[in-house]
Amino acid sequence: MLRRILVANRGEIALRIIRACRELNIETIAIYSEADRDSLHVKWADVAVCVGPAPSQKSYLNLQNILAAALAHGAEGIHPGYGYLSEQALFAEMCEAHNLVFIGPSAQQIELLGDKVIAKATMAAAGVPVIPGSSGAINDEKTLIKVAQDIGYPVIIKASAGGGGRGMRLAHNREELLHGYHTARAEAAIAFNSDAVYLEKFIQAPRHIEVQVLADNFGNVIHFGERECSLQRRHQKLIEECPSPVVSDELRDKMGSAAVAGARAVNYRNAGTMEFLLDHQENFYFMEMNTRIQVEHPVTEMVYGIDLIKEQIRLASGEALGYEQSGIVPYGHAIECRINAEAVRLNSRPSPGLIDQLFVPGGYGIRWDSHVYSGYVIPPYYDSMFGKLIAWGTDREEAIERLKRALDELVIEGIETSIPFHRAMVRNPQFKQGDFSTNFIEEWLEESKLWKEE
Ligand code: MV4
Repeated sequence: MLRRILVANRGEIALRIIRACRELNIETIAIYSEADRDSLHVKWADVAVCVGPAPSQKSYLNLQNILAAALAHGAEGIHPGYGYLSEQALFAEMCEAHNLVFIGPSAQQIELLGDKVIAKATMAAAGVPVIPGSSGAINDEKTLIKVAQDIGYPVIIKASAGGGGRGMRLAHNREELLHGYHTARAEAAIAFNSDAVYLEKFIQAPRHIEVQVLADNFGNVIHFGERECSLQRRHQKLIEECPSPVVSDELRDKMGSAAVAGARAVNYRNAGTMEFLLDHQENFYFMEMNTRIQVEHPVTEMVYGIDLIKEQIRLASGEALGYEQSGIVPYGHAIECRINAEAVRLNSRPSPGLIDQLFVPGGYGIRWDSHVYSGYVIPPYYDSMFGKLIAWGTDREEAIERLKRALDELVIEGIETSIPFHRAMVRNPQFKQGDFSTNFIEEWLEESKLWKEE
């Protein structure tokens, strides 16, 4: 087992990783920026190293300084968390070159799956259903128009180096297609250093469902069912749950088997997530594979009774998976609310600053993953998410009632937060029925009048 791990992240996920390490009796090295001196992850780690000034580029994304901190303080492994360096193949490669265990897949796998065109072709070859579209990147208008005609409008243009909703263009006809094609390429060239784009049939009002997988270094792969992630706004998830209210046991088996087959096809190792779109006919299609632990991993942990971060560390240490697929059994239902420092009434404008009062809910089935405390100042430089409230219940109804109760107990004063949005959502009839697609939040915010009070 790894004896000393550098945690290359900040905020709640840095604490989450430190907590897992403490339970495994692994020593931790925290890194922090000048803006994060008073953060809990700095206090909790055995050693803390300042790696640069406030802007992420100079601190949490500073490969050289982070690597130097790991080597200087005797780290054996590095946990990248999510965001930051978690999906940078170059960083994983640098770790490998210095005999540091990168807690995640190999640099090669990160690179392959980061190229959406290659990832899609690889998954299709492995028998994983993919969205109808171009067979690779599109390099000329003639092919573009031909593929669009073959699959039928509306179509969507995506950047091969994009992902997570960045660099997409919707087209309903030939004119929009040509325009979108050129603007998407120009934009992708600047944003991702690659102008490769591909074309897909646009799936109307789909659900976003992802499957958690774990793989050891010996070719064993298992899945932990799905998470429902359709409740997003501007590609930021706000509420996630496990299981999805619309996935039957039969569909779970099918999607899980597809995810496992896809992971096997790339010799995947460690934790990963296969993102799928689900249409109204229960067809599911592979979209991309995330090669990191995800923000919403706790809902899977609560339902499957497994600590995914500990598993990541065990697997990276070279241990074999300790169970077979038949031993992975879900129980109950979990829902997570991402609590952001933002003013919903001002179109979700960031609201950093001093938290001068904090009361955290508790009780049976409630989990709070956060790094904040009364008197903590949320710095303006980073992501606005500062806490995750997770409720577990024996079924979805109980999870919702418990979440409602916990949201009512949660008090945060001094800054504006997304809590009013969540309190309204858990009372929404459509949410309660589980009847929503990726369009739901945008439609609902329009009519809810949660914002526009100005
Ligand atoms: C799509 C789609 C419809 N059809 N692809 C957005 C995130 C990125 N991973 C891909 N995305 C989408 N791809 C086809 N062929 C709709 C979306 C999409 C979406 C997906 C998941 C969750 C929220 C979304 C919001 C808008 C669009």
